[in-house]
Parts: sequence; C-alpha cells; structure tokens
Amino acid sequence: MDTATIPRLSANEVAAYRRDGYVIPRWRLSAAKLSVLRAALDRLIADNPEIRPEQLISAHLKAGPERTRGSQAFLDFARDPALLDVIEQAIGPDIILWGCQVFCKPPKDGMEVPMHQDGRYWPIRPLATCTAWVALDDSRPENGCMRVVPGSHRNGHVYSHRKDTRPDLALDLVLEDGQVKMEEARDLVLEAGQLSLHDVYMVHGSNPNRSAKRRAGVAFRYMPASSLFDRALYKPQTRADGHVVDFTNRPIFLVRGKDRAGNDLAAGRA
Ligand SMILES: O=C(O)CCC(=O)C(=O)O
Repeated sequence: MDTATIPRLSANEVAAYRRDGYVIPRWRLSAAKLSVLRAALDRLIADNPEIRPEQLISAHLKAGPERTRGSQAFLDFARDPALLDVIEQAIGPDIILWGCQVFCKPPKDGMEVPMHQDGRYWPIRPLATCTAWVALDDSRPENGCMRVVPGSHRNGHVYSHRKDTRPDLALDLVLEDGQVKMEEARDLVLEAGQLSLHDVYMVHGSNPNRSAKRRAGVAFRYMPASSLFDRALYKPQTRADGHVVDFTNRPIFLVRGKDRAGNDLAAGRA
C-alpha cells in the first residue's frame, strides 16, 4: 500500500496511542517508498563516515549545524500528506517537523540506546512531540528493536535521568532506576516499512545489536505548532565522541497548519 492510500489511524489505534503512549499502525510503506528511504540511508552512511550511524541527527538536512550531510528524501517523506494525516490525529492540525534522526545499528557492534524519555532532551514548551519511527530494516529483539514501557507517558512527568557517557551508548542520559516498572517493557517488533508512533513522555530504549543483521530506523519528530521550540533553552553541545546537537541553529519546518507560538521558522536556513 502506498503512503498516498494510507488510511488514517482507526479509533482503536488512536485510543491505544493515548493509553499506551505508542502504537504500531496497521499500514506500512509501499515497497517503492521504502526503497527510496533505504537508498537515502545508504548514501547518508557513505557521506558521513565520521559519524556513528546511530547518531545521524538531522538526517533530513543537506547541510546543517549538526554536521550531518543529510538527504532531501527524508524531508520529502516527512511532508507526505498521508503521513501528516496520521500525525494530525496524534497531535492536532498545526504541525512542525523539528527533527529527524537515523538510528542505524550495524551488525555485531550496534550501540545500545539506554532507557530514557525524549522529553528530557528537548527544548519544546509545552513539551509535546509525536515521533514516527520508520523501520528501514526488520527490527526484532535479536538486532536491538525498540523497547517501550506502555503507559509510562501517562502522568506527563519527566523522570530523573543520570548522565552516562559510556562510548557504547547512543544517548548520554539514562533513566534512573526505580521510577518506572521496567519489567513491563515490551519489544516493538517491526518489519521493514512498518512504523511506530510514540509520545514524548514514553519511556523507551533499545538493546545493543550483537546479531549479524543490521537494524536501521529513521525517527521523524513532529510537534504541535502551539508549542515553542525554545532555541535559548539548551546551548549547542558536542559530546566526547564528536556527536553534535544544536537546537539553536537547527531549521524547523511548518509542514501543516499555522504556527501558533511564535516559532522561529527562519533560523538556520541558508
Ligand atoms: O532507534 C532506537 O533504538 C531508539 C529510538 C529513540 O530513542 C527515539 O526515536 O526516540
């Protein structure tokens, strides 16, 4: 089924997203769309040999403050009207695409993504985002699929995280123990071309990839344009491994509706 014919989320899917903080919708990308994104992934990896493939931040920007030499194909897909219809059901009609990260775990040494809440990292107030995580490879427990704690978003609370700069972690903030029932974590098993949606408060992460199969996904970050992408909240950061995050100068895109919060939509444009 092509994205042009993607049905909107069913009432049950919307209810599951609200209840659990994530959902795997029924639909999937067409083989053609998937192969465009997989080709973009191959180019992205070839063009960015100095960046770990789990840390390809701003993969949709050809050139940006975060060093990645990205691909227009990701930006084009992020604007697909049928995908936006789905996102609209999650966060409403005014939508800003503010991020796009590739998390590609190579075979054998794919990094762990420690359990975390996205909201701990992001300069969005009020805090809100729906991530569409598109599987570019089959994503299973053996190759480090995402793991989620259903319902952990429900009280809209950002739990405490500790800094952990081990080089084999793709992110450096880890949820402190004892706040969320980790024994309730579930694997998000996806075939290439399927996707999951998750809420900014939901606790999630993924194990290292020790298998012989690559596990790649691309995460598109959408916020309601009633929230502010507050560029002054966090200074640009370069981690010890050279991985750069710069919210100050990152371009963001109004992809549907109107900006309602005075967002700076011109910053970072060439
Ligand atoms: O790809 C992964 O394993 C983790 C992705 C993630 O943390 C995210 O999209 O917020």
